Amino acid sequence: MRIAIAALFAASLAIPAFAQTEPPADFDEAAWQAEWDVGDTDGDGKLSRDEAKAGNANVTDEVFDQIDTDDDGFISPEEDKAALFKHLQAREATRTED
Ligand SMILES: [Ca+2]
Ligand SMILES: [Ca+2]
Repeated sequence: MRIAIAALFAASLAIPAFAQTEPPADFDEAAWQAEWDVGDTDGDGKLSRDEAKAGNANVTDEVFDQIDTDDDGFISPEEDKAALFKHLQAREATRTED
């Protein structure tokens, strides 16, 4: 349930063992920016709830609220990346527990 909007392209990323809050080694800023620009349809530099939902069918109100950590009603680039990295770390943690 913690699928972030940016997880659309996460499947292609190789995941380092300990990402912490740093971007994964193979994190592609340009690719992320391209996805972001597609989602931010009004170009105001943040994703509204409607933009986030339109950009990713996995984004429910619950998911949006999890990503919008400062509860301002918008997903900032920082919040989006934080959610993505958290998602990648969670996936890596699951893998290493095997
Ligand atoms: Ca926007
Ligand atoms: Ca926010």
